[in-house]
Amino acid sequence: METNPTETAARLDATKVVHAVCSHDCPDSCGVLVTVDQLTGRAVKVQGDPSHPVTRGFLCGKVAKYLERVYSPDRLLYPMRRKKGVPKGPAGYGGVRGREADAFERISWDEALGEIAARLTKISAEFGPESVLPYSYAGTIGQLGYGSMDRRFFHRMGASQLARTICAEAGGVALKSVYGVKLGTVPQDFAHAGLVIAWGANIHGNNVHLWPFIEEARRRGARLVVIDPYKTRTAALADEHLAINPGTDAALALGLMHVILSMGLEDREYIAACTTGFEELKAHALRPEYSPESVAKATAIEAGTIVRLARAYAAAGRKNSVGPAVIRLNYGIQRSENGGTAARAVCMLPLLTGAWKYRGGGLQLSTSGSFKFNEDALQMPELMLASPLGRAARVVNMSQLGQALTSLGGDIKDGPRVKALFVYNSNPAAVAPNQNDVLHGMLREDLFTVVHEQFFTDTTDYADVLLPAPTFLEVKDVQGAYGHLFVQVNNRAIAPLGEARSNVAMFGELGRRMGFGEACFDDREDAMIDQALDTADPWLAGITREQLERVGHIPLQMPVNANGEVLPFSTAEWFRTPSGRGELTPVPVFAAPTESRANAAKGAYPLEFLPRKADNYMNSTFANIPLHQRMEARTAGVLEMHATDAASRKISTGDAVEVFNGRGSITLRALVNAQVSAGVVAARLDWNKLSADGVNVNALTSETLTDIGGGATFYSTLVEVRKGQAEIR
Ligand SMILES: Nc1nc2c(c(=O)[nH]1)N[C@H]1C(S)=C(S)[C@@H](COP(=O)(O)OP(=O)(O)OC[C@H]3O[C@@H](n4cnc5c(=O)[nH]c(N)nc54)[C@H](O)[C@@H]3O)O[C@H]1N2
Ligand SMILES: Nc1nc2c(c(=O)[nH]1)N[C@H]1C(S)=C(S)[C@@H](COP(=O)(O)OP(=O)(O)OC[C@H]3O[C@@H](n4cnc5c(=O)[nH]c(N)nc54)[C@H](O)[C@@H]3O)O[C@H]1N2
Ligand code: SF4
Ligand SMILES: [Mo]
Repeated sequence: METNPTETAARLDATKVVHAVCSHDCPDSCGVLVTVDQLTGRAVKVQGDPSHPVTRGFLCGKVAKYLERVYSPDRLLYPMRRKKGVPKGPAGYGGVRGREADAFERISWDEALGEIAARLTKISAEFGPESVLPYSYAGTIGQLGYGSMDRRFFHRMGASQLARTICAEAGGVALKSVYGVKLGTVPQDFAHAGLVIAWGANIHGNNVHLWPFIEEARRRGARLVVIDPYKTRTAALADEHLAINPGTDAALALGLMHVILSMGLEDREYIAACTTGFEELKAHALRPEYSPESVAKATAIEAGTIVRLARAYAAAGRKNSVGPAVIRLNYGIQRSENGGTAARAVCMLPLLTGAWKYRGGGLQLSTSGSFKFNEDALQMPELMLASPLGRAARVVNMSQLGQALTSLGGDIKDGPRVKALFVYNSNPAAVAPNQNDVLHGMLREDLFTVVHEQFFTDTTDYADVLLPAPTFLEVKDVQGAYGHLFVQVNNRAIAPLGEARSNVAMFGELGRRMGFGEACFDDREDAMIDQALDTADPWLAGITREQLERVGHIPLQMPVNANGEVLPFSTAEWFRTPSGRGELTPVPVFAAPTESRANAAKGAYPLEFLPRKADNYMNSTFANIPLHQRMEARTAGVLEMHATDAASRKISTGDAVEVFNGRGSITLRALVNAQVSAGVVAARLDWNKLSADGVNVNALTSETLTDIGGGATFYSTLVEVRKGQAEIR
């Protein structure tokens, strides 16, 4: 068919392109260009911003087809209330996907807010405001959506505070204990590295915008070494994969130090200028338990390999090398009982070799500390003093939600039993550890549960009242990043679908309904972006909303050296520790997790379990989208295991298997392959209601906390596997 040129031009004119930011919990925080048809108001295309130096014009497989999610027929579009007499849990609608709405009746926002305000007021009066527990994490990492009006609301009420530990607390506290700030190597500078170590980091799956820089370095001769107990797609693409025993990274880091220090390969000048505690660390690392032979036993990495890696690591950056050494450490390493110590030990390595001095050297765990938005202005913790409590409320650890919901106040110290749960930005029924206790708690009929969501998730199955939330295309926000150094504005591309309301608007209105008189509950997005940017921090100085609206992304104004390079920790000025230097004490001491094979002899569960993230989902997000399910089909409902463990249990690929421990049991289908070593089994996170027995991998994980920071220990989980009785679908 011929096209009419005038018509085409008119259609082009009818579209506009809006700068948005992907708000998913990902280090890359991509600049996204959304093409909107102005006649229909619909988004017709999303693409990576080509002018963003890290996004570089492409999006990951999850978000490249984002409109499938935004316009999914399964979106939750209206406020709803559980029908009278319908029990909580998937049983309420028969557990059939797509029928969730049957358990609820549609109500107006007015009714929903009225009911929530009345119930929270009553519960607060009867049991004390701390009986109300907010539960949120990183559904959006926009500054406003993640933590602003919601905090004002709960602070003013006197609700329990939530310690948001489920993801990054152990590693974050560890990084800060050594450097004083969450900051690291500039991602674009990875292109200049000569040796890249991906340590507990599935870069290709979870942080794909770092990949092109690593490829650039490799074209110049750099090597990529991956340290991961699972053969991720990053490991498959690497020059070398070291399949370390889970939870033994502190031993490996100390083993590398042992080699470096015993051979005198450290950078003494840098150590003298920029660190404190060196002699103590040296004496510790040189102990016989950190010799390559001892470390080989703990980690399952050969002594010769440890020596070779240590020498290559120390030599990188020196004369005649391809380039410096950089470690992409990720949070995989710290989801383990001693994960805080492990992260600290790894973080110390570049302080010994001075890798920070070179462009492309150093370490990156997170860059989030570079963005000092004015969080106090957004969250107003002082409102707790105006609450009926008149003091700071107790803190409940989100990684122990099961305990918080099932205990009678016992383990949640100093305060009442949880009587109301307000969930937003999170899907705890699927992502929180020790799931059987979590679900048991959420089933309580005396627990009033509100869920603000985009979809009918596993958590909405337990809600009394449901509120519709927008996607990032439908709200305005301002965002930093934890994997790059650009501030961005997320402009609203399309009107909220259905009756969705942003976190800011919803909590602001609810605050008014609760009778909170403070003017701050009337603030909305633009005013709050201004508040976020109103900071004395020199790196953000002068950056305004108007400027961001015009250009989309602006680099932080970081100090540069004589060559115009940003080299964090290359000199002592960069450290923000109490000593003003890189702190090498207290020395990290390796101990195997109690839930690990090293200690398994005492128990009935001999296998180490990796309850992994999916490459094409974002934790539990996207798990319900057919397109994404197709991309993840290979591991759907699958337990990956090594031939040795399969043979000794008479299990073959395709067999139904029961994976169990003292906390729970799940049914999966065996896939015997080489992704894991003998003694380790792996399965990925999925929605409970898409799993064979209505629970997922977190039925097996524990509420044990990390050694530092009180984080979750998903990757310290022992299980046993046996051939299942029944065939699964
Ligand atoms: N595609 C995709 N991208 C994501 C996410 C997702 O779910 N999917 N999640 C996002 C989130 S929430 C986060 S926090 C970030 C960060 O995510 P990462 O920290 O990179 O996340 P994980 O995949 O948990 O862990 C990385 C790797 O650590 C490995 N690992 C497990 N135990 C150990 C151990 O004891 N030692 C070592 N050396 N490695 C170990 C795992 O096998 C895994 O391959 O990624 C974000 N990006
Ligand atoms: N077994 C196992 N468990 C894990 C992990 C693992 O690797 N293995 N990883 C852990 C880690 S690192 C993390 S960070 C946590 C993540 O846990 P969560 O932060 O709960 O992450 P998601 O599963 O992505 O769920 C986020 C939810 O927020 C909703 N949402 C998105 N935007 C908005 C919004 O603007 N408003 C509202 N109200 N809702 C919104 C989404 O629809 C989605 O359902 O999971 C942890 N759990
Ligand atoms: S999930 Fe990460 S990689 Fe994908 S578009 Fe969002 S920020 Fe970029
Ligand atoms: Mo996370």
